[in-house]
Amino acid sequence: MTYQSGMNGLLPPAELRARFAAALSDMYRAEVPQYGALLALVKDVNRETIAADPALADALLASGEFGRIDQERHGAIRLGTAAELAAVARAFRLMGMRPVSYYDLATAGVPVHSTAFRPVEAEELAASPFRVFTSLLRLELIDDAGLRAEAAEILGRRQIINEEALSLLAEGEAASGLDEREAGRFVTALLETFRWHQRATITEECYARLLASHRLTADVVSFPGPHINHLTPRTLDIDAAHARMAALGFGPKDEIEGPPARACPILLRQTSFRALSEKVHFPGGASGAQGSHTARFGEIEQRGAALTREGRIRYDRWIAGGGDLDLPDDGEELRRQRLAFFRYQPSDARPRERRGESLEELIADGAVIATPITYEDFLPVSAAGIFRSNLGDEARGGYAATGSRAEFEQALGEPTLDEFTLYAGAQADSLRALERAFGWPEGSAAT
Ligand code: OOG
Ligand code: NI
Repeated sequence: MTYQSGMNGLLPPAELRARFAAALSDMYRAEVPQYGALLALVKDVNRETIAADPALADALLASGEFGRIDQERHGAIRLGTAAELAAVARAFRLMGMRPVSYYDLATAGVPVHSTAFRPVEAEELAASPFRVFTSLLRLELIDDAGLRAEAAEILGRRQIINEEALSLLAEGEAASGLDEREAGRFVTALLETFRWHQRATITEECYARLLASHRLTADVVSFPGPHINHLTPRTLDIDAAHARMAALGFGPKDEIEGPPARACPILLRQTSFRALSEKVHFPGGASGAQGSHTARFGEIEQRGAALTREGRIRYDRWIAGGGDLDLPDDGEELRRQRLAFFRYQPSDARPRERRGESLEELIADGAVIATPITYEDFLPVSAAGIFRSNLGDEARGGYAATGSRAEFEQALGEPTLDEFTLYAGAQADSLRALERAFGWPEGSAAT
């Protein structure tokens, strides 16, 4: 990727983000060889899909996404305390990533609530679409008061961001960015937060008690930091990639999470392979104890159109078991019925000469192209399915407690952004640009 450092010599946030994402990917590939194999598989499938479907290549070019697919990843981490969430939010913010949406996983039996840190502007997403699904453990959902206090005490002792990263973070915040040299040091130092640690910080006996409470609690509390637990490449054909994963012995979960296969993809479809069993050393006694832990896994995703609130209501009704999926499998219908968000762009070389025609006429004429806006977020039901399959398919019901957005945002130190507002804003921005191009009065192209 090429970039212009500003006049002040500071790296743009997108460049810092791209470097961090690349460094994280290299580290995870070294830690989990299956991840490297999965990247190669997805790259092959994407190349073949584009070769077989020139219209898809055109659509990706039109939406500005062609160049981002190969470097596109999302990762996930699980944090233990409010202070950890606030600190991680600061580090992501320096890289131009903001917390979008609140996800309540408690009702699905996972004692966390989450957000996704990601870039929010179209140019930022195009430059480096890296995002991190970030969960915060809800200690209050541990029944046993003794264990709850013990876990809080263990978490209170750890420092997940090292001194070097913290001091560069403070410098970056004060100066609104880092220069080339500082950025290199920051990326290297911050990477340590996400590294896998073979050495647990607690005894095997304590680990066993945490595990009995919930696998996820053991995963968060037992280690010095929030190891990255997966890094997901984006495929253009998840059915093909899933079949190939199975054929190559990755052992993917049986079902693909999210909407069914469609001619016009919507939202997000995902599948994962089960967590690896890894050796762990527990301290205590003369030489400690050896054990194993399963947490890290692999996942792939395919992204489709972002739905409007009405579209999403229909999807949510379907995923909750309410009959057929009442969404037309046709881009133009989704647009006309305002079920998905679109980006409008002039294709006409001399737009101003088309002044007298309406937006719909110009679309019908091909002078304006409407492309679905890609869904950049996550789906709580799918996320719960991914969590469950990688926590060993533990069969359990939901917690009685429901989400607690206010507490999450207090820990975060800011409100989470509303995804619908962001997509509506992207659509509105494209319409404003269209009005300028065609010389229409401001606001006349509102849909
Ligand atoms: C996160 C699981 C959710 C997704 O893509 O929906 C997720 C986790 O296991 O920590 O990554
Ligand atoms: Ni994921």
